[in-house]
Amino acid sequence: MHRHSRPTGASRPILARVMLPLVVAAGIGTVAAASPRAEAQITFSRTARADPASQETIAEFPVGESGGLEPRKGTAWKVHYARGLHKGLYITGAWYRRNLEEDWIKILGEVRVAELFVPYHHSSYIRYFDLTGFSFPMAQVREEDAGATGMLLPPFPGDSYPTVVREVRDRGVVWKDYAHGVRRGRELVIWGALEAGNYMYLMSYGFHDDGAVSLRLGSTGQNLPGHRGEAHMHNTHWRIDMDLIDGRRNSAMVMRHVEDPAGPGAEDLEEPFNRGFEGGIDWDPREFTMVRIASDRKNGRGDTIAYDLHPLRMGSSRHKEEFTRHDFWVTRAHPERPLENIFSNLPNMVKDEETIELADIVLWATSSAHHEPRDEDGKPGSGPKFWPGDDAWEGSALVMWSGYDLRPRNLFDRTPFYPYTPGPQVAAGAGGTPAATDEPRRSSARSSGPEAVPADERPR
Ligand SMILES: [Cu+2]
Repeated sequence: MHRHSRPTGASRPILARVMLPLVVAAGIGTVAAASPRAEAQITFSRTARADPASQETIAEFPVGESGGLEPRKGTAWKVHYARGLHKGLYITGAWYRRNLEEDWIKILGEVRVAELFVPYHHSSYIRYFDLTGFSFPMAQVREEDAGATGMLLPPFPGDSYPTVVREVRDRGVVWKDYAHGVRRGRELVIWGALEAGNYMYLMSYGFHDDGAVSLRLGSTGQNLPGHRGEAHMHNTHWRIDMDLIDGRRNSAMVMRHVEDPAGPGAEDLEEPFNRGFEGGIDWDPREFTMVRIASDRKNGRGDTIAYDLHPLRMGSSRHKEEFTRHDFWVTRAHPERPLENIFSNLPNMVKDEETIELADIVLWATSSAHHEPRDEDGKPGSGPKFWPGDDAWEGSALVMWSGYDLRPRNLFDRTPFYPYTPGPQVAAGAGGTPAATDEPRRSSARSSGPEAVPADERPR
């Protein structure tokens, strides 16, 4: 298909990123008014420069769309998303329904990329802080971005063009067995692209029908002018503020798998993250390190509702910068602090070692893609020359993804979307709190107890 996008690459010289000072909200300020009349006419510039308000999108995943005998109706996600200066596309809240007949359960608070740190490591040693060091805009998206499974979400208020694609994708088989056939899964994906000079960063947030969330950052575009062949690291530094049911009472845990090579057994340990205090830890491939955010609620079987962070990993990058010395960090949320969102400030943030148990906590995690330039990235001497010495580069590096999955643990009482044999119906007015379990339509002798997810859990 012919691309109707605006000229890129060959027909437009793409400027390399130029290092700029940190420009967060500089320039915002008040103007001294000469008279009451003048004062009335002054429009405070904060209004014009503020990021647009969050927008909402909802996706339902009805059970019936893949057949089966399931008495429940299906699941749904409600997602609030926004775009912001030094944030790109990010999530400002996400709620999940385990059953279309249930109320929303809060899962995510603010989840976003906090930094895109790209150090070059062969000759130039250039180090780009692509999110906080520049004021890069979101790219326009068009029908060809959305493809067959997608649509363009409306432009944010004040924007003249759309920047976010919404897709509902098939994600393959999620279970298959002898008794009940097969179930294919689907996911709501919203994504946009940050125009980072010669590069383009795809920011993608996936919300699976089974309650999982996938965070992805894709790097594509033109290799750095003057350093086309220099290897570098694309470090995506995520800030994940989970608000699991009651976000003021979440705890961070670490799962470690410890093998004993001398024997057939192994230990699986669940421990408080960093002994229960703010700090950073490392991913150990031999221990299958998994960070868990646990709520203070239990499901209908009495098991703690939690989310596990699963890495999608090429490796663990380490650089001279101190904030790259650990793979995972956990802090207390401090929205009142000015440097609260600066990933490179993490080593300072954790110094007071606040407790991270039964608190409003933030999980920080780095996902890295090592970019060893290859011929598939593009070709010199192919496009037009715009200045003497221009290498006439043409082409685009194929996207490299990194990221994480957040997978629920005990959010359901049983396999989602599985056509369990229907049980006896709950008599009307029988009392109890049936939504404590995700089986609202059947009677249950189980005690839901005060810790179970209440039926009236609502978005905050
Ligand atoms: Cu690259």
